[in-house]
Amino acid sequence: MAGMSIMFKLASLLSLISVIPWAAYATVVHQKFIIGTQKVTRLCKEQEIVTVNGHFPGPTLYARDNDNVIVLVENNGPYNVTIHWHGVRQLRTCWADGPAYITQCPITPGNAFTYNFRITEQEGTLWWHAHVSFLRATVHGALVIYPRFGKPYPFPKPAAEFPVILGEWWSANVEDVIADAIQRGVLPLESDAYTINGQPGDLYECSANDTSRILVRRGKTYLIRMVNAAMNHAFFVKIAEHKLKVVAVDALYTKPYTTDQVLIQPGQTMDVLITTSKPSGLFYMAIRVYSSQTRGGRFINTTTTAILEYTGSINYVPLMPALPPFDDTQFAFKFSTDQKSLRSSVPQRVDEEMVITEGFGLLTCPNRSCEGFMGGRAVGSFNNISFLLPNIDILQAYYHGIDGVFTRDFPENPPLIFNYTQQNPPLPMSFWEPELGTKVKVLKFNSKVQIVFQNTGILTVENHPLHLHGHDFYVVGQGFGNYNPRTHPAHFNLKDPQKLNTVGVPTGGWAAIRFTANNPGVWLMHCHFESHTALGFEMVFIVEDGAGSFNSLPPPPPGLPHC
Ligand SMILES: *[C@@H]1O[C@H](CO)[C@@H](O)[C@H](O)[C@H]1NC(C)=O
Ligand SMILES: *[C@@H]1O[C@H](CO)[C@@H](O)[C@H](O)[C@H]1NC(C)=O
Ligand SMILES: *[C@@H]1O[C@H](CO)[C@@H](O)[C@H](O)[C@H]1NC(C)=O
Ligand SMILES: *[C@@H]1O[C@H](CO)[C@@H](O)[C@H](O)[C@H]1NC(C)=O
Ligand SMILES: *[C@@H]1O[C@H](CO)[C@@H](O)[C@H](O)[C@H]1NC(C)=O
Ligand SMILES: *[C@@H]1O[C@H](CO)[C@@H](O)[C@H](O)[C@H]1NC(C)=O
Ligand SMILES: [Cu+2]
Repeated sequence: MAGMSIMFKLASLLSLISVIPWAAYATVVHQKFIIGTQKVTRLCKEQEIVTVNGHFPGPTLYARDNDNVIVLVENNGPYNVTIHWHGVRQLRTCWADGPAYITQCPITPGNAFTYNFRITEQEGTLWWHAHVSFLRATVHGALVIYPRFGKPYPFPKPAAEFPVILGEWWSANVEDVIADAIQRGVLPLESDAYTINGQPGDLYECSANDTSRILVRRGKTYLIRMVNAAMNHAFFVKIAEHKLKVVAVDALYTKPYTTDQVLIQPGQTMDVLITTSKPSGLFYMAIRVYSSQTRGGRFINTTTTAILEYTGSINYVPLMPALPPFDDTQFAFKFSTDQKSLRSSVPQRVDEEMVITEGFGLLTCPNRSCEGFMGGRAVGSFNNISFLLPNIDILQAYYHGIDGVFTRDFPENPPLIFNYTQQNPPLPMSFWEPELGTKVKVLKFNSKVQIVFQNTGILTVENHPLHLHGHDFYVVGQGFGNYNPRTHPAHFNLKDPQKLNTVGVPTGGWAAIRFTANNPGVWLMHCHFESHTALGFEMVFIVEDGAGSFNSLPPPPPGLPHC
């Protein structure tokens, strides 16, 4: 509780500072993260988890656009740790991005590392999370970015704001869960509950007393800073009898969009306004999984709740909203294609065009000794390459010219063209086994890149939330079936498409993105279902240096961990 109140003090201190003119120049945010373990009780069971400063979810970081953020991470826990600042552009600070064995070696137990970066032209909500193994299940928190001093929001200033962090809870050690899955060649066990701000809520056993409550007064507008920190699931989110107005996604302003419910992919963040238009009462905020898998999706079919409580509404029974069915792909597609950028400058031409397929495959095991489908081992791949994590990070290898860590031959197109998403008849078994490798795609500095992410129907047909590090991108088109390079580009939105850092590629379909590769360094692109990441759904871009030191990657910061 002590750390919690420090957090609030920090927040109120920050808002106090903001009324002092000189604070416009006070642009350094210092924070200390102490990684440790903590015993907490959920679902009637005590469980030891890894936490930051003793909290689950971890502390909220508050900053303004243009601030320098310096976070000392001290690893007092039992596992290797890194922290990723999800969605932060990290312009020329690739070394602080955080994915283990991509931009740094892990911080081993007993050691520390200081992340130092600047927020550059970003406003809204982002988040931070562990980026190694399965630790982000409990090692995560919100990163709130206010506009620069004196600059208003592009909407009326809300009366107050609150974070809503969606997560997943295992009544087991998550590191054991993933180790067991990898050893057996199967997907990890499903979680036991979904959570809102760390609590499963009223509808789960032994959870009612701790249900998250959000206290509001009537006739106000509030800003909900929503983060989907869940490991393996996208969620529908709804509040009984209240409209939700989406104003930003992934810390990028969108045209205000009013809806009964939102869909939030794992990795995404969403700023949502609600107006408390009721006289009084209690209203559930409820979340349920969106599962798009046509061949028996795996998820726990439960509803997680928090309570929106109007002040003075003691003797009310909370009202429950009617949630959409778990497989409501029609809503998912409409919601994601309806969103538009508030301001945009989409690359109108492209220098580099890629098509990247993503899907599951199966490796054969000697004597069918694995426990995956047909005795094989489930793996994920991009363009038929299943990513192998190296033993030292790619960024150090690239910067110091160390050979043998990665190869530069990630294919620009899939090796085979077929009816990618076909389910009946099933795709031939000869397609199932991908190659393994640590392959990167090198991009010229400032090149305009178009990538079409194309889902496949090998083994499963499902939505994959793809996340690119170091760059935001415009989603210029989406559709079902095969992307058609002759007909689809004519329908791309090059005027006001949504800009994101994580896109949910439609189940059995494709999504086309565009961005300018203007951030030198090594950038991971991966599926933000952690169970998929762990099975090889990853690839890496290297953006070369541009002309002059301002367009080049600086040397590594002091104290960077070594392998
Ligand atoms: C919940 O709170 C009630 C009333 O304070 C108490 O009687 C009950 O034991 C609590 N339940 C749990 C599971 O802690
Ligand atoms: C999930 O639960 C809902 C309501 O509780 C029910 O209508 C639905 O059929 C269930 N779906 C599955 C796949 O079990
Ligand atoms: C596979 O099975 C055969 C016959 O049962 C056995 O001789 C062989 O040693 C096994 N190979 C492996 C790698 O387990
Ligand atoms: C895809 O399927 C359609 C009809 O089912 C067929 O006409 C077409 O040839 C197939 N394309 C490929 C590349 O296999
Ligand atoms: C992937 O590559 C393997 C090995 O080269 C090949 O056998 C398989 O057909 C390929 N699958 C796809 C979908 O490209
Ligand atoms: C932790 O990281 C170090 C340095 O990269 C590595 O040597 C060690 O094997 C890692 N430990 C585990 C359990 O992965
Ligand atoms: Cu995926």
